[in-house]
Order: sequence, then C-alpha cells, then structure tokens
Amino acid sequence: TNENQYLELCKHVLNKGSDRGDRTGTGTRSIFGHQMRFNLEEGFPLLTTKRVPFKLIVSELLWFIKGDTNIRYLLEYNNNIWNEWAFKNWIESSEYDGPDMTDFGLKAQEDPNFNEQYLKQMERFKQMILENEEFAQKFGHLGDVYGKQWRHWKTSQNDTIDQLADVINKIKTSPESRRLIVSAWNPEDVPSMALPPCHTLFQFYVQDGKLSCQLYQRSGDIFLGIPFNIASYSLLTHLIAHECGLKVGEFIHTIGDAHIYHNHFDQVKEQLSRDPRHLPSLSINSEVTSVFDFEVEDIKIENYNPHPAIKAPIAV
Ligand code: UFP
Repeated sequence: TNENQYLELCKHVLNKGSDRGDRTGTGTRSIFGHQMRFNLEEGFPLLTTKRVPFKLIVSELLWFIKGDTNIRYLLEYNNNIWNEWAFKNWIESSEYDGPDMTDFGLKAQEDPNFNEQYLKQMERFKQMILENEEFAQKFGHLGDVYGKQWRHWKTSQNDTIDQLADVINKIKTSPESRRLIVSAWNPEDVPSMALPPCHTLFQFYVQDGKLSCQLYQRSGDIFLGIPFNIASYSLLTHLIAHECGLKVGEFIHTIGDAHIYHNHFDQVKEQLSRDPRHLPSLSINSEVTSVFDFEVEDIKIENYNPHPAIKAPIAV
C-alpha cells in the first residue's frame, strides 16, 4: 500500500543508513537518493500509523499558494510550524531585549530552565506578530521562501514570474508538455533564506485525464518533515487537478538526503510497531474553481482514523 512505502523507508534508513553529523548538531542517520510513488486514486496519503495534523498542512499550503512569506497568516490559523525560523530574525536583531537565545533549538531540548525562558519569549513573539502590524512586517517574514519563488520569482529585468499560475495555464493548454516545472531553488536568494528550500523543484505530467506530480526534495527529515511533505504535495496535486478538470494520478516523491535524527529513533520504532489503517479521503469545496481562491474551510479530510500522534523535538 501507499503507507507501507513510508514505513519501508524508515526501516531501510534505520538499518542501512550512515550516521552523520549535520548542520543542527543533532546528528542523523541518512541515505542518499530515494523514491516513493503514491497512487492518489487509492486514497489520500495522510499517514495513519500516527496522527498527522492535516489542518496545518492545509494552511501552510494555502499560504504558499497565496505567495505569502510572513508567518502572520499562519499564526492566524494557529499554525506554529514556521515560528522558529522567524523567531531567529527577532532574537538576532538589535530590538530584542530578552535573555540570550543563541542556539535555542538545542538548548531548549537539553535545559528545562532555558526551555521555560524560551517558551516565554516565543509566546511574546507570537503575540506581537499578531497584534502589531509593523512588528510583523519587520520580523514575521522568512525571506525569500516558497511563496515568493512560486508566485513572485524576481528576474534580472526587475520583473516577477508567477511560476504557479504559468504552470497551471500550461497544464490546461499543453498537457503533453515536458516543461511543467516550478522551481523554488533560486541560487541568488539562497544565502538570504532562513531555510533554503527543501522542496527544490516539482514537475507535473498529464496522462489519461490524470494529473501526476513529482517532487525533488533535497533534504528530508523522515519522521517530522516527510509525512507533512507527502500530504502537502498530494493536496497541491488535487487542487490543481480540480482547477484543470483532471483526475489525480500519482504523487512521486524523490528525496536527496533522507535522514532520521538521532533523537527520533524511539519514536520511529514506536511508529513501526503499528499497523497501517485505511487511508482517508479528501473533500474539497467544488464551488471554488481557482487554486488561488481556496480558503482553509474549503478543504477537509474524511474517514481519518489514525493511531495517536507521536511527539518529537524539531531540529532548528
Ligand atoms: N525539512 C523537511 N521538510 C520540510 C522542511 C524541512 O524534512 O518541509 F521545511 C527538514 C529537512 C532537514 C531540515 O532536516 O528540515 C533542513 O535542514 P537543512 O537545510 O540543513 O537540510
């Protein structure tokens, strides 16, 4: 089944991966180059061996699609997944007046006292982003992340390219094209990015009235990131197929560095001890015709009965 491919990847990396240091100082076990194929006709690939918070996937994807790069929209939907990256803007600025937060990602895991301080500062940060427009403009942005590259790619002529709108038009007008590509990897912008894009590039393919999508992901956190990424690109495929009057085909997930962080091993083993259940199905408001008009309320997951969530620390 679809989900077994993910569980097989976990087992493969645990058994065969190389232990490596990494940028975050956490340490990973990793392999290079892996592909999974999810047949979207068999159900929506939201993992059932642990609960994956679908609402967060929806608000994040719609945030990308809108071309927004400020965490304020996410916070309005109670989505905290990008907070740490924006928090860095603030604590490294001259306006930050709290206790030293250098290396907060690691220290918060190791030191309970520090963690308490950190959570306090993070709450303060979120409040100010939501309540203070100017503060949000200054510290809520994440640089040139997905929303910018998908919708407002900057050219050398000082124009912008709307890659997402362009690719949707091309799917409609020349479905046999081999150039149905959106790239998030902009070498000029990479040095200024809080997190250089993990989802580097994606391509569409139309056959037999079905839309397929392949993603090249340069780096994948198998326990925390990949389950999100599978669901997010599967949802994107559904939304674009809907607009183009196509059915869904496959989501093909190609990963470069596929890794499990050393502090996720117990969680992965717990997940591997569970049996997959029936995949849920996706329900989208058929009255919405353009990808750009979807709101969070228009997208729902049905018949989702997963095993309980499994908590794990995120590496920043
Ligand atoms: N990561 C994902 N998926 C994402 C995302 C991040 O797996 O959608 F935004 C993980 C991969 C890696 C870390 O563990 O975040 C990024 O670090 P690096 O840039 O060093 O690869």
